[in-house]
Amino acid sequence: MSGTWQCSPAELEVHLGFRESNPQSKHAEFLGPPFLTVCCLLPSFSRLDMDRFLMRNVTKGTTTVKRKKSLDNDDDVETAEDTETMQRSQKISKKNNFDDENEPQTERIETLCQTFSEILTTDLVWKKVIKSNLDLSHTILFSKGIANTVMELLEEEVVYFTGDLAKVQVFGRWHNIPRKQATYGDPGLTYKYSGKETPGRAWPPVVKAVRDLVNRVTGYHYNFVLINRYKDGQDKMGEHKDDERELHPDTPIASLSLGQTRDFYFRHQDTRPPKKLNIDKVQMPLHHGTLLLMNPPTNRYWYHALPPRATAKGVRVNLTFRKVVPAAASSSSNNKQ
Ligand SMILES: O=C(O)CCC(=O)C(=O)O
Repeated sequence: MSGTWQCSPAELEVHLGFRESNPQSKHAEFLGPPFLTVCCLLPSFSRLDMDRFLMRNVTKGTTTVKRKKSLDNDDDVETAEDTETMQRSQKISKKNNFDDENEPQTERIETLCQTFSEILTTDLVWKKVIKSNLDLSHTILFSKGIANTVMELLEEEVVYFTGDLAKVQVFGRWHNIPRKQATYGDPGLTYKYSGKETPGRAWPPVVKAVRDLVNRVTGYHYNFVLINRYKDGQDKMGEHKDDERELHPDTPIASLSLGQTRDFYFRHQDTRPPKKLNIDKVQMPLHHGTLLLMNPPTNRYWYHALPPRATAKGVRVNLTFRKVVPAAASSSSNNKQ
């Protein structure tokens, strides 16, 4: 069955969460067509093979700009963007000493929380997309005005990774990840994806406020977020599944999009060799203020990606809220096969 329809939150709950994730399923972060081709040729790569294949020796680091290899040659370069990120990080860290009273900031967050409290779960219109183990629900969570404010605050508060956590190693060469990333989470939590362990840093007020709202409207309890920032249409996300073992199997990934509308697509794993099944891709534009739930078992069977778009000129910020299970997290890092 395929198609979209509207349903109430109560009906929606019936669709949410009761399936297991597959620890053996494949996971990859692709940087472009050559790597996609490699994956198509090697469909039986295990997740660990793929992790090894794509990323090695990535260590923790958040705000230190280190010597960086350029994509095009082996010269060490420190990009203007790095310097800008570093300066912004320092400024933000100073400004957002979250233990201190920062009156204007506090007031803005209070106003935002008040605005959020007026968003009623019963007012949200959810649409569904269902197809061959794909199960998506999406709604417009924010009006344009609220989405603008949230985006503005995120641009001020989020501190994106630099250094090793902003890079990926492919065939022995370091590449900048083609977007900016940041993670936040409950104390002590880490999340390992694409071969990297990322820290759950303390929630900045605006991210926490958004998380609390997402928890309320979905009925789930998210404890971790991955934030991706795409400066324009050149920035992208390669095909991958979010099927890490440390993710709670019954909790959908909740993806909030802000800023530039970008196309997002899903591709069934069996459209790849050797099966090459004829299952259509599912593509949807993700607009400013859209909340998308990737319900189980979507991430067991379907890859998703955000391809580059030459015509997309604006910044896009996406927050994927996740539920990380701490015990499974420690066993998964020990038991990788
Ligand atoms: O930016 C997006 O919408 C994609 C995010 C995503 O695929 C992820 O965080 O796993």
